[in-house]
Amino acid sequence: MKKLLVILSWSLLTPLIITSCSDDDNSEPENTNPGIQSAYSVDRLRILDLTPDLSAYPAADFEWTIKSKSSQEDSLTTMGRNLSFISLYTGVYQVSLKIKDKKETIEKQIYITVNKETGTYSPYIAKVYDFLPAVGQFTNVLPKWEEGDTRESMIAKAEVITGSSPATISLGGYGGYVVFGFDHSIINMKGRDFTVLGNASSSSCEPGIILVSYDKNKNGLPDDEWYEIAGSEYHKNTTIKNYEITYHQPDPNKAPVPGTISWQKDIEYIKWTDNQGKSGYKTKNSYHSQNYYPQWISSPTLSFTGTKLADNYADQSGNGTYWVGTPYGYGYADNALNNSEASKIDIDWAVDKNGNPVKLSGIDFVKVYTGTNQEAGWLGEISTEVAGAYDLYLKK
Ligand SMILES: [Ca+2]
Ligand SMILES: [Ca+2]
Ligand SMILES: [Ca+2]
Repeated sequence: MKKLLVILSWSLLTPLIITSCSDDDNSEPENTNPGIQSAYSVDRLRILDLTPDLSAYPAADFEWTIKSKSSQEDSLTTMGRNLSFISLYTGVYQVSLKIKDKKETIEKQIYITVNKETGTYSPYIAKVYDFLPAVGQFTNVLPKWEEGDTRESMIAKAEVITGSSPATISLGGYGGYVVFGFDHSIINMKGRDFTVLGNASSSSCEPGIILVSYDKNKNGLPDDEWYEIAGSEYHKNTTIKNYEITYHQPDPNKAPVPGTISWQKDIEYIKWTDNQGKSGYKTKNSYHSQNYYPQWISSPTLSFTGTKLADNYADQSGNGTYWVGTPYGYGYADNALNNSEASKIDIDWAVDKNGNPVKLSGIDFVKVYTGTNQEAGWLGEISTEVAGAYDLYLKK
């Protein structure tokens, strides 16, 4: 069975990089330089973006064709101006760019050598770039805030989710987030590509929204466009897009004193307001007496925006004693058993901010945030946990 070796994608929105020599207006059309080289080399599982200068062909069609040199068979053909190339395997790939307009068809051959990487890639998270939990019963605990900790030191503490033996961090209530990345690009092959680990069970699902991006500007930082993974709830009318919530730091005169909370008596604690005209309180419960507002944030309010899913917890006892959080279908973090198919993510589910599907050849960064704003009685607020992630192709 022939495997699909290489993934292509393109974007009409990518600004063209003008690197070609200025074209001589009198030159023969077939000599016009589209600003791409005839050969490139890239490491395995690194994205190579080719953005030819096609300004001389404003009305032309472009057809990228990729052939595995060893087999000479097309593995994928796309239309578009730019090419994003990544391969899981080493070897030399022949790529053809056909530029067709009314007058002519020009074909340019490009050879891409895919080299073995230096060292060994890890399938697991390599770095945490950002971490800001919303208010929650595990905020300031997972990871632990200590006097003197700053935004930077708390991000460093969240690095417990890296590597092959990750620990758990809590993102707190709605909107709390973590941003992490890998030491290579996760390739988007046919089917599901990576998984985010949590601590869900079949009756304790605290779904987190997942976003992906790739290092388009090649600066090594997650400052590129984010694409939301459109999970099973994305198109439902119970899902609110562009939701915004603001948490208000608790008034110390009203906040319960640590150690004084009585059993099963929840206390209105941290006020929240949202852009849907609603407001309420995050409660403090008897199990966790620390401050629930991130202690390293001095601002009196903390706001988060994103997609909000409908509440998924319900009391099945009728008397408030048995709260069950049922899973959503697919495409979320902390929403299915680790290692289950339902916890795996297909990069093809990514959409842009307008909800249009995007074709990404691979990703470098992942963002996860808590996707619901619910208090589940004595269980307290629903908060996504993240306990690692890995590339499904590299994990043996
Ligand atoms: Ca895929
Ligand atoms: Ca970047
Ligand atoms: Ca959880």
